[in-house]
Parts: sequence; structure tokens; C-alpha cells
Amino acid sequence: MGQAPVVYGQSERPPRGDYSRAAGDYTCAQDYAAYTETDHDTYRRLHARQSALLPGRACAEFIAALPSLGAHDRIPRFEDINARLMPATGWQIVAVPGLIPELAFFELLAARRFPVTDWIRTPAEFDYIVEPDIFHDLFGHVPLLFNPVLADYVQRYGQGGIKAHGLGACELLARLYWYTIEFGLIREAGGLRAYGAGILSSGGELVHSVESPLPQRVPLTVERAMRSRYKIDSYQQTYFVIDSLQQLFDMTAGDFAPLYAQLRELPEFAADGGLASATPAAPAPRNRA
Ligand code: HBI
Ligand code: FE
Repeated sequence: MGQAPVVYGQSERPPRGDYSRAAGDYTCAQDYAAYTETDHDTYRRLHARQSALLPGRACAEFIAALPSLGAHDRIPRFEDINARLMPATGWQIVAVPGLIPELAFFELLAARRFPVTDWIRTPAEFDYIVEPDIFHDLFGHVPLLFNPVLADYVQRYGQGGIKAHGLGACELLARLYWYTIEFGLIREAGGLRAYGAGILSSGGELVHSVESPLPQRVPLTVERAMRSRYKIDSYQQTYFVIDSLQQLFDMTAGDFAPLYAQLRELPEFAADGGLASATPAAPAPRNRA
């Protein structure tokens, strides 16, 4: 049975989920009977709040794909979503007890299996939760897995992650994940829109990221994203902007090994003996008020 993963960085607290029920690849069965009426109501309320905020703030591809999650008055059954997702892009979602080790995470993505935490936050955590829960993963990540370009990008990210793990460069690649899949912005004719799951699943950051004058918003380059450390417990100070999902796919097609070699000289890595020993940043609290 899978062991509880080491959760890095600030969140030294034990992981939330029950990892004793996970298989060796950290996947488990979605324990649908375990959901209470409060859980279903929390999902319904979160979905309603976020859906009301999407117009003018979420990218068109996300808005078009969101109905593919199906009914939102109760927590969806993963097999019901998979019945639509597999034919669309060959992806499936698999239940996990929570955050899992990086290599296991990358291997699932490379196999077009997206790990979705199967528990939901308590009502008291409605606006803020430390670890990604089912709402962050389902609402934030899964709709864009129905988009063929983003679906291919996420699989290639997983393949790149396996390679980065071998090179001790997970921290650098994690920054690219952070500033695209989690907190990426896209420029549309009507203005800036969010495509990052961490933004799309957050009540406060969805408005902040596209409307606040405070953050920097810069064109995405792989090098600049990999040079940019990120904050895991507050809104981003910098958002990276793409012009299209195709542009994101095309600009990340290259071999990152030379870039890893160049960036491993950064002060935060050189100081404590090199990139491999860098403590990977804690996978984010994805939802802030
Ligand atoms: N595990 N279940 C889960 N979900 C994530 O988003 C996740 C993870 N483990 C590691 C991780 N993300 C990040 O470190 C990635 O950058 C690899
Ligand atoms: Fe996420």
C-alpha cells in the first residue's frame, strides 16, 4: 500500500488523506459512500460561487468545457466524468488520497491519468484550504483536460517531469507548472483571462489575477518562469501571460536539460549544495479567499 508522501516546505503537517487505502501508484477508489450531505452541499456551493465569477475572467476554453463535469448539485462520480473525458482526449481522472510524491505524480500524468483528491474541505475551509481538495482538482484542473491542446501539454509535462526527476530539476520544472497549469493567464480579444486551476478554483484570486492593478503580468517564457520562485500562501505577485494554448504547447516543446544546467547556478540552489538538494516547494494551498 502506498506510504504517505513527504509534504515539503512550510506544510510540515501530516497529509490530510488516508494513504493506507492507496495502491502502489498512490491511486485509490473514490469512496462515494463516504461523502456526507454536508460534503455534497459544500461542493454545490463552491461550484455555484465560482461559476458566477467566470464570465469575463475565465478563458473561453474553460467556460466551454465546464459543463463536461456534469451535474454540480452533488459531488460527481469519477467514472461518470471519465465516460466523457476518455473519448474526448484519452485522459481519465483517478482518485488519490491527497498530495502524492512528485515522481508518482509525473508518472500518472505521463499516462494521461490525472490524480484527483477525493475528499472535500469542511465548510469552515470554504474560502481557504491548505492542500488541494476535490473541488480544486475537479473544478480547477479537469475541464481543460477536455481541451486537446492543454491535454497534450499536461501529458508532456508529466513526461518532462520524469526526466527532470532524474536530473534533480523538479523544483525548476515545478515553477513552470505553477505559472501555467496552476496560475496561468491568457490574453483574449476581450482582455486577460485565467486558465490556471489555482486561479479558477479560488474565489478571491480569480478576480484579483485579472482585475487588480497590483500584480505584475509578463509574457511567459520558460526561462523567466523557471527563474521565478513562487509564494504558496498568498496571491501571486507575478502572473505569466500566453497568447494561446497552442503557443504554450509550442514554446515548451524543447529539451530543458540545457536550461536546467544554466539555472542550477541560481543563488537559491548554489547555496545549499545544488539543485538536487533544493527542498521542493510545498504543493500549493490552491484556494485562498
Ligand atoms: N500530488 N495529488 C497531487 N496533486 C498535485 O497537484 C501535486 C501532487 N504532488 C506534487 C505536485 N503536485 C507538485 O510538486 C508538482 O509540481 C509536481
Ligand atoms: Fe492543482
